[in-house]
Amino acid sequence: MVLKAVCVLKGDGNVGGTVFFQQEDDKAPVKLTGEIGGLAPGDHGFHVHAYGDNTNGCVSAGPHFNPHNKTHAGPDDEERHVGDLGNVTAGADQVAKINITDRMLTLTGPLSIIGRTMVIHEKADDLGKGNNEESLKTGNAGGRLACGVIGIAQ
Ligand SMILES: *[C@@H]1O[C@H](CO)[C@@H](O)[C@H](O)[C@H]1NC(C)=O
Ligand SMILES: *[C@@H]1O[C@H](CO)[C@@H](O)[C@H](O)[C@H]1NC(C)=O
Ligand SMILES: *[C@@H]1O[C@H](CO)[C@@H](O)[C@H](O)[C@H]1NC(C)=O
Ligand SMILES: [Cu+2]
Ligand SMILES: [Zn+2]
Repeated sequence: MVLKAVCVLKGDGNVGGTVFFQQEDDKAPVKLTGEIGGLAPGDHGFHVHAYGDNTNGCVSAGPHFNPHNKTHAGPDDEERHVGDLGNVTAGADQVAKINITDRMLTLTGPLSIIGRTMVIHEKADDLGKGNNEESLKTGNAGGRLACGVIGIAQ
């Protein structure tokens, strides 16, 4: 059965967009598509954070979703947070077009990302290669520009 989810990201400024998730079955990779607008041109860290909590804005979403207690890294690394999706890149039009296929995310089971939060950051994620402590936690991606809870889609 195909699993589908959706996330509408909003923030305090004019950054926002929609991300669609699709997984062909429970063992398949998850495909992410969509667009986020209002971004400064360049790379912006893009992660699944642990909680679907927005009570105090994006900060309530907590740290990167990390059920296996790993260090922060990039999406192609073996040792990474489940939520580590690297960067999305905005063009001169301030829009980042999203087209990611990720083998670690899932939309089903106890480690499902449904009910958790997608966050788009102010700065580039250094993928854990920044040679400092923060790099191994957050990738030094800076503030949270917009976020949204991942929900079940029709
Ligand atoms: C998680 O890993 C760190 C070291 O990377 C360790 O200090 C900590 O105790 C671990 N926590 C759990 C809950 O396993
Ligand atoms: C951001 O992450 C992507 C992978 O998602 C990577 O290709 C890119 O080099 C990273 N950018 C920086 C500045 O590290
Ligand atoms: C998305 O990326 C895949 C390869 O990972 C590529 O085959 C496909 O054409 C891309 N789609 C778009 C709309 O860019
Ligand atoms: Cu993040
Ligand atoms: Zn991380």
